[in-house]
Amino acid sequence: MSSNTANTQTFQSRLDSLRAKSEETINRKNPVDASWDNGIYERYQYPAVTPAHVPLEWRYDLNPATNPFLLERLGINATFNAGAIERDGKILLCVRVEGWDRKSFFAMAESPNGIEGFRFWDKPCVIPETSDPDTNVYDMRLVEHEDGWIYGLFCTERRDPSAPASDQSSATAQAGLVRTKDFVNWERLPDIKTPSAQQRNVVLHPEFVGGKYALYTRPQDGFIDTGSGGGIGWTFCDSMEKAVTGPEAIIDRRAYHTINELKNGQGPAPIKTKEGWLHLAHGVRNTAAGLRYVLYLFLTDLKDPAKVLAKPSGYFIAPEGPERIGDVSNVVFANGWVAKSDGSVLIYYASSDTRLHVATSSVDRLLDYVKNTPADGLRSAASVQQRIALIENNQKLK
Ligand code: BGC
Ligand code: BMA
Repeated sequence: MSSNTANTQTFQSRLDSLRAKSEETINRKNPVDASWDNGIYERYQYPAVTPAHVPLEWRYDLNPATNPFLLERLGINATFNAGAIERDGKILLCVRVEGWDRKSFFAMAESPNGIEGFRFWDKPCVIPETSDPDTNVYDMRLVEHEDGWIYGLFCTERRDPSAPASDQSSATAQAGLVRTKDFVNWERLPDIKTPSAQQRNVVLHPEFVGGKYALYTRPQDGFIDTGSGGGIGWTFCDSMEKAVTGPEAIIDRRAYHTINELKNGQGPAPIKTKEGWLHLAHGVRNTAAGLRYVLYLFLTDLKDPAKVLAKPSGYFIAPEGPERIGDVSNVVFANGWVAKSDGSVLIYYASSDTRLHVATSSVDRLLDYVKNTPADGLRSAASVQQRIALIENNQKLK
């Protein structure tokens, strides 16, 4: 066969093999990773969603007449940072899918058990634009609010209009907003207005607080630099149809020489438990090798979700093994988790901005972890004292 002529047989056999591989990836069982055992949560052997889970129809032109070589036309670079929700006993994810062109978009994927078998719906989500079109959208938080709507809060990024032509990377990040009932029709609402110049990681609290909508924010002066933005913010607004918030109070402050000294942000909406609101967040520090993103937990008061009751020191999930490597290495990030009625919790975390994983735990275990892990002593000497107290208690058991 000449190198530029279609060969129907080759086309068909390659397509058959691509289809077989795709089905194999989607149907692959995902056992617990037995090499991991800290008791707090389980890790799994395989990522839950990878670019190989994305349907062939989204990537290849499958017509031998127009694509005789069966080339991948619109490749997928990454599947990560997913919002998550339970519906009719199934787990739905709103995945951040990124093409070879670096643009992210959202796509729903569904699994019967939330661990394996994630299959994308027919087409990606169509998110209407506002009068100021988004250049890139990412990191959707799906929140089922007690007002009856499911909201999607995401980051909308546009080039900084004040940047000179020589600067093609300065951007502004704001909180985009949609709502839906079926995850197919997405109603775009105006971007959320806060007092801050930049926003990422804006999350809606699932219940009204004092009759108002309550939001977690992450005030920032610059696109990367938080500047005076001290941590995870908390603010209110009267309406989500035209969301304009009041001032932001910092409820979880960044601190020197901790896992979140550079920046932090609320992950998904918190889980309501008997003992308080359980929060999953990310913390970032700078290193000689670039930013390191880890996940941490904290607990806030049921009546006043802005009041932190307990916050363990250090990280809850950090990148391990192959998770450390990817497009943006040394990163774990989470914007979705699901608390099931049986008390189990599915935690969706992405590694290195490349693929999505699941970890599992239970509300009881996470509460035990949050309440009984000592808080950060903020000094080496204090950390030593915590460890000695642990050792001495253990010695008494002998
Ligand atoms: C990327 C995000 C990243 C942000 C800050 C954006 O352009 O799409 O993944 O969080 O920059 O680095
Ligand atoms: C952030 C996030 C994520 C990303 C992370 C690491 O600022 O908003 O999208 O996972 O950076 O690149």
